[in-house]
Amino acid sequence: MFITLEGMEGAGKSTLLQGLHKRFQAAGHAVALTREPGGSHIGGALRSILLSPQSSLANETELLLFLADRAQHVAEVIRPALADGKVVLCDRFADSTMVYQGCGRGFDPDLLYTLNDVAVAGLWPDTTLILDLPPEEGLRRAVQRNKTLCKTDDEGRFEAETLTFHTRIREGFLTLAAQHPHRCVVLDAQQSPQRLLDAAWACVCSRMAAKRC
Ligand code: T5A
Repeated sequence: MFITLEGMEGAGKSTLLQGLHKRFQAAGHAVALTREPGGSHIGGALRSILLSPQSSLANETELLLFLADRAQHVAEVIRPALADGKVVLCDRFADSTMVYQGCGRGFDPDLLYTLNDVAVAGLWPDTTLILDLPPEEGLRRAVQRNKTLCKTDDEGRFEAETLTFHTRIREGFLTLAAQHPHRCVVLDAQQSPQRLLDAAWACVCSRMAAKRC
């Protein structure tokens, strides 16, 4: 089963992913935990370029680097893990491109879908959990977390975008969820980490049960 987590900066994706990982392991599943950008061998270098505030990237360059990162990630990590029977938990995937490069940068959604489909080579998630919260709160959490981990200098390029940009991102994810109701589930990311984990776990368990039927 291929599960992706999406949402704006600071929504709590990484925190939730760790919790889901433990629950899947406790339930006896082999799990591959991964993320974008940066999930493959060459992905670390691409991640540094994409997230560094020092990178001055043309929008086209940014788009193509995210897609290159994804193509390699699918081929090298995700597809082999699924072939081994693992549950794949991925922090961001193709929907981030639809929303950030689409609603954020203004690329045409049909073009993005076509390019994404090349990058994923037909492999789309079974379930996507979209963590929703007001952009002010997400940014507050992300900026605080970056300060604590001293990440501001090397990974703060998107956090530095305007509130208007992040408001478009939130709306973009909600629109995408409405367009793909069979794949996407929106979760309230303002609830406590424990309650969010319980809600996400209930959701993936029911999806897995439905898939087995
Ligand atoms: N991007 C990515 C694109 O533009 N196009 C693409 O195709 C792709 C794949 C990636 C950036 O790249 C862009 C989008 C992004 O801007 P990233 O460094 O991977 O950037 O960062 P994000 O994915 O945005 O994730 P963050 O690490 O910023 O946030 P998370 O993972 O959502 O949040 P998390 O878990 O680190 O939590 C943040 C803080 O909040 C607390 C945590 O303890 C932490 O301090 N927290 C909570 N607080 C209260 N209640 C809760 N429920 C909480 N959950 C966590």
